[in-house]
Amino acid sequence: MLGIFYSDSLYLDALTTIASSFACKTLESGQGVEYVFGIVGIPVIELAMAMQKEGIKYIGMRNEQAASYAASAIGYMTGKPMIVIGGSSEREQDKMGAFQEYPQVECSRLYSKFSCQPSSIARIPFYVEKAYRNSIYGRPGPVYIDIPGNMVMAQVPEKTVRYVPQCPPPPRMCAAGVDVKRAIDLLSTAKRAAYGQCEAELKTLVEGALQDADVVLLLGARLNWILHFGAPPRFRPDVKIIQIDICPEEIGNNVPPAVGLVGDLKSVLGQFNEELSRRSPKFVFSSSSDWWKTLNEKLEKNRISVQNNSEDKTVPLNYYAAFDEVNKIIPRDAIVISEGANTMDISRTCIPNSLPRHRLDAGTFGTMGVGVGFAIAAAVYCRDYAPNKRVICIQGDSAFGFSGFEVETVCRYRLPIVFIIINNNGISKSFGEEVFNSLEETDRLLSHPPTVLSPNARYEKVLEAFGGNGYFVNTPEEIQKALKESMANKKQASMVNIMISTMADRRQQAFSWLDSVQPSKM
Ligand SMILES: Cc1ncc(C[n+]2csc(CCOP(=O)(O)OP(=O)(O)O)c2C)c(N)n1
Ligand SMILES: [Mg+2]
Repeated sequence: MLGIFYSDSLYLDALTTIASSFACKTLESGQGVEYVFGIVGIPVIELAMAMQKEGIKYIGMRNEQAASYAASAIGYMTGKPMIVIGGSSEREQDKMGAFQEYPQVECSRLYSKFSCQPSSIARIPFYVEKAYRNSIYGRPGPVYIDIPGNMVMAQVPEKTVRYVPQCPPPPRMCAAGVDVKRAIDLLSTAKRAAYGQCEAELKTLVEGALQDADVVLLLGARLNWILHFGAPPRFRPDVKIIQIDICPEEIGNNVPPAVGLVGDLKSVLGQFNEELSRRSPKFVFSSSSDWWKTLNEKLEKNRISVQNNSEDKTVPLNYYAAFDEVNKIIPRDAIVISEGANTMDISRTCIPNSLPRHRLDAGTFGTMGVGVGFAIAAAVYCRDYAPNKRVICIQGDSAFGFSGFEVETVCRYRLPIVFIIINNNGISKSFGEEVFNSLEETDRLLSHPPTVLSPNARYEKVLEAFGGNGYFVNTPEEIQKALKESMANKKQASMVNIMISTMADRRQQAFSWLDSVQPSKM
């Protein structure tokens, strides 16, 4: 039965029905899904083929984990939902120990906004639309649709399939007018204003400002660990927070806001601008204020300290010096992906990016392994929407290992990603080859330092195995040459594996990572 398609005939199977309710042949019958990242096996190979037949672009990944990282990234860039489709055992064999019997729907519920198993093939379009809508309405999040084995095999008369019209974009939510006025009143009184946004790169920009700010405008950012829960000493104890979020439950999390506004950021900021334009005299935050002066001084101090590190070109290089070389080459409009511990943290501040949605990294969860999947999604996006834009994927040597084999996917689809491995022989702190060799006579399972990976590992050879270009480099000159050649190659991926010092570290921070906040003192 598998491999036979009935889409032009009077009968439909579940896989064809899913594909057509995902696609956008007509607004009446499909949700407009553009990309599917997946991995297939018997009996769902036909699902990928049915998707392609419907005009949906299919990217065959090497495992589901990386596929879902890629799907989440392309959703982030295109504003589309993330729908996960999985298979489960035949309903008829339920509780008998069927092949892959597991409560998929139940266990996905914890990790998704909506999780379902369609009640019949005919109703699949209903579930697909509902999943799509749940994913993008309110705070966006992933959804799960489960297809049991018996449905994959069965067919139903086409005329019984009930298609559902395409889900419209979410209705825009506005905040209450009275709260907009209160927020603008408060902003006008601020002597030391700061704002935090959901995009991580802007966070670093305002980091210095947050500590002494009397009023903070929080645009969709959460007061979670990244923002030290909004608590002292990172924030003033009397800080007044104007919080805007699309999710009502987020308002007041950890710090009661002076003004809480629920709504879509675009709409609420539109309301802010309207209210501001009505006021006279015009509200201007003076750039000659003492506050600006203090901030500029802090910025300058920071800049000099980074510059000193960057200019120290002793080989093996430190992180800052390596990134300084990278900065000389990568275009300002590149999409930068980064993951690792020091590699990610330092690249966030040293590799600037000025355009929104041009930096993808391990984010709030700090999940290692997202990098190659994110890079694949970004490269696919550039291929279709910004052909001249380049994707640069900066990874620690440990981070690369998590989904490293996805470089086969990269090469197979000829995605010209430039990978940069910041190789310090391990996880954050490591040792050189001497230490590795000195363990020769010992039981490595007992003696091998847990953070240390193989010294001088030739990760670039993994890419070369599939047709990409690899470079193993140590010096600034070698980095320059390798990066120039990599950027010039627009047909295939490259990897520049930069050996840095195993002793290299992050600069001293005023507030260290996960500075512990005592809930009882908040
Ligand atoms: C899925 C997952 N597993 C483990 C970790 C723990 N972890 C945090 S950073 C990191 C790797 C850091 O090493 P590397 O990528 O080489 O960057 P470096 O700090 O050495 O520059 C690991 C394993 C994690 N964050 N996520
Ligand atoms: Mg490392």
